[in-house]
Amino acid sequence: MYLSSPFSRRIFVSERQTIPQHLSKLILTSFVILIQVPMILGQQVWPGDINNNGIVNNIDVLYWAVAKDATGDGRVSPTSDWVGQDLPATLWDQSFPNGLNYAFADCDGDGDVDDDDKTIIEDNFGRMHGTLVPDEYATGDAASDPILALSNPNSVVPSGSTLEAGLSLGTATDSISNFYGIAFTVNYDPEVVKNQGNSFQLDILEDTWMNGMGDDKVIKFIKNDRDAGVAEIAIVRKNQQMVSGFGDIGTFSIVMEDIVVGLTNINTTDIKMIDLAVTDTPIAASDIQFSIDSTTATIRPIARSGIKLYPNPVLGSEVSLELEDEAEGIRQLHLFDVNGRLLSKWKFNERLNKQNIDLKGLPKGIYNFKIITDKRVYIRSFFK
Ligand SMILES: [Ca+2]
Ligand SMILES: [Ca+2]
Ligand SMILES: [Ca+2]
Repeated sequence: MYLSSPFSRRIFVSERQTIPQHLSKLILTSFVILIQVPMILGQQVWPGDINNNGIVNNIDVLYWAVAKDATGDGRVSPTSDWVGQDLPATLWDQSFPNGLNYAFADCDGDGDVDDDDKTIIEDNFGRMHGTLVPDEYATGDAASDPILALSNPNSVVPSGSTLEAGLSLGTATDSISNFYGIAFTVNYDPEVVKNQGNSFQLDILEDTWMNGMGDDKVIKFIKNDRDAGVAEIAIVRKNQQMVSGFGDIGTFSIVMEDIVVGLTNINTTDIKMIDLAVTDTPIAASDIQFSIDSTTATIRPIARSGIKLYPNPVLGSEVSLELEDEAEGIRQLHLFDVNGRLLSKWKFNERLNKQNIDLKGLPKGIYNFKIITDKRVYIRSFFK
């Protein structure tokens, strides 16, 4: 009642009017100054975190490429180790459009921006400092923006084989203008891709719209975390010349595990394409889905034994899986139908050597269990 009285309403209105516009502007300005001053005074270079957002990743490679070949004062007693270091007393002549000085791109602190500084991004990749300000990505829409497309000519890939997936950017109808660099992440199932050094590679095609001849080439940066199934990639130009065009840029070669069945997919996320002014162009993501055919698999002989599945045929609703080695534990189970479609997954925190699985409601038929233990992967077929 009090609040709704005409009196209180009048007070409210007059209070709002008593703050003059110039005063509120002044308050706002001082607030901005208060935030910015300590940031500038306290700024330190962390080797590899070129955009100074608190993490070293593939986005820093974009900034490196923009600042490539710039020179200025080196740091005092510089190190590439992961410690914060004072900027040189005299800042460099150039700054990124967001105001960050080019001295941040000199990861090793020797007074120039060259390939050695890119190596430090790789060495310190994933390291963090201070409060993380997440990198920003302009999310594209496949209906209206150019696409970063993965393509796979074979929808069925034999286990143990190498998947060749094409990578292209833009199309004739949605072409790319003013390309300088692109960073993106490729995600895949780590249990499907072989966990070895060369199992995930990207080859950049020669002589394409993006990759010219001689000094006019793009360079790639790839950091692949095989355990997580995440590859962070950057493809950048480094001669301060932008290019325009569309179409193929490279090929991924991805080696499949020897023993896998079912559907899997590979997709791109966190895409950032920039021009020389570090301005984003929204780019749409894509994914490829393919099935892995077990019929051509090279099954390691030892995996034929080592695990029992019983009863087979499954008569009731329960099936037991038991490893012969008591020290081996079951981590995950994946159930596939006869066409390789994934029906169900189980994950076990406790790594036991035996699991009883309830298959109530599963129709009669032929099925495959993929059994992932802490030592290997088994495939077992059964009837129900
Ligand atoms: Ca960064
Ligand atoms: Ca340097
Ligand atoms: Ca140098």
